[in-house]
Amino acid sequence: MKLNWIPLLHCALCPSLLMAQQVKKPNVVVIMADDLGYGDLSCNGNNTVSTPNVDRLANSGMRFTDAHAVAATSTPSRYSFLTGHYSWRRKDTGVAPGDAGMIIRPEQYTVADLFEDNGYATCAIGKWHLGLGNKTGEQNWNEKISPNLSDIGFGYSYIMAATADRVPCVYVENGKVANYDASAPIEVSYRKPFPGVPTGKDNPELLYNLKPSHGHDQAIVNGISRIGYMKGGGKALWKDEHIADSIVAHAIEFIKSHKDEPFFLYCATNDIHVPRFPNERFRGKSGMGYRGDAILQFDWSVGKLLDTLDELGLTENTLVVLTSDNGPVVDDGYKDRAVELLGDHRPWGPYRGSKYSNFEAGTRVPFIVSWPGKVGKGVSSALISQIDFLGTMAEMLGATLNAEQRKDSNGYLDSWLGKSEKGRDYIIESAGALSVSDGEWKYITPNNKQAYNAYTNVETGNCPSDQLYNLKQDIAEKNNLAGQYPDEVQRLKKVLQNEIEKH
Ligand code: NG6
Ligand code: CA
Repeated sequence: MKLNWIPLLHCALCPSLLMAQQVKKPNVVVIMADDLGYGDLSCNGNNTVSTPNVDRLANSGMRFTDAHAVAATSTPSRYSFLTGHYSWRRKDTGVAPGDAGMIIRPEQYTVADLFEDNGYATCAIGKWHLGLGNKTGEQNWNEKISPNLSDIGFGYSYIMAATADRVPCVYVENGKVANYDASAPIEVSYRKPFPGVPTGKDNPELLYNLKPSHGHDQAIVNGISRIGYMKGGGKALWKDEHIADSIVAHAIEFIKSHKDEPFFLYCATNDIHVPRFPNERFRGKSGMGYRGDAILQFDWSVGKLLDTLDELGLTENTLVVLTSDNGPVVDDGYKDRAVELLGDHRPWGPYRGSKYSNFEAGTRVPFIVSWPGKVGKGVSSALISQIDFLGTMAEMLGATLNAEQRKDSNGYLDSWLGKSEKGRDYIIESAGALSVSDGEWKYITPNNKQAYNAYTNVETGNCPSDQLYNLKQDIAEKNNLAGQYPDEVQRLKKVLQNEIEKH
């Protein structure tokens, strides 16, 4: 029998009742946006695009101003979020191709395992980008793929294997291609094209929906060329303009069918990653082109999930975490006019850099926690890292993690619930390099990688010498103070070194 109750952990007014009281286990919904910038939400202070549903969530809970993803791209960021382990401890957590083998192996503990072990119904819906099957390139997409998400704690899954810009362009439900079309067997290759199958490079005339600005010139699906080659798929192939609807419909279905038991929903939207090709309901509505329209579509998705919780009477006892896997990028490889139509909108907010960057905008992401029964309301500047999702959920559940499971992930329930303004002592972020910040001082390790990417117009923050910024006085990271404050550099280097050596 599933236990639906957990001890009440915090009872400031009645400490004597601490052990006696119990609360119904909250449902936990994670809304993981893709490439959504801190400045892309109106609740974070922009007046260029309106996100009323996200703002509604923010108004019902805590909105954080100093919360960070572990990495400035998706695969390493999500790996860390779901496992509580720093992705930079492993060499194989870079941006994964769509035919990557499963990066989180069945023996590794995940937050889904935590919830499953504690009596929750669990599911992952939407963008995955952490591999499937045993070995890269060896999946048979026409059969059930194993291992899959059910081996790492997700009772139900309906996912895109990687990203919308990577083949295979099909949904995978519990390890099997959804809506499988036996008349069009699927083949995938990241090495060579399939003879006779058009590509974006050779057949640009077939790109009736979106053309690439850089890369993305291989398989063509739905009039959009992608990364990787693919054959077949037939009626299982997705239509980009329906992806948000499909993700939302499956998430709602999951919520409805588990409304009477505690559930954990990891809902990873495709928005606002490229190719941005939102539903026609949203096209032209932001005045900023498809990037802005995809933000509106994301906001709509959030609204549908919140409405469902409301309708089912679940809002009060559902903890919702809304965040993004990394910072924003404007041109990420398609001619969607995002640069041209950006106007005064600043996706990165007041921060320097963007997705892919060691500067703040790479990993300082939107972060909202709502649980009307328990979370305070307001704004918090506590230093938060997504690495602590596992530890914090374990703390909430009163579950004990072993030393390996909690190596990097700690419980910060009071901070996440807005009861304490004190967050972490420091955070570690990874992009081209590793950075460490205590919220005031930030140190970026030196490296020889490129400082600027002209395709994406990204300042990467890579630099051959030490960088030290004072974020309290210089939020835009303009003044490198490493030469002036060698003691701070040494202090932060030591913090980082200790973390790296931790085993
Ligand atoms: C890059 C892609 C970019 C995006 C990114 C991963 C090219 C030219 N660019 O390599 O479009 O897919 O990988 O983004 O191919 S992430 O948010 O999933 O990490
Ligand atoms: Ca991303």
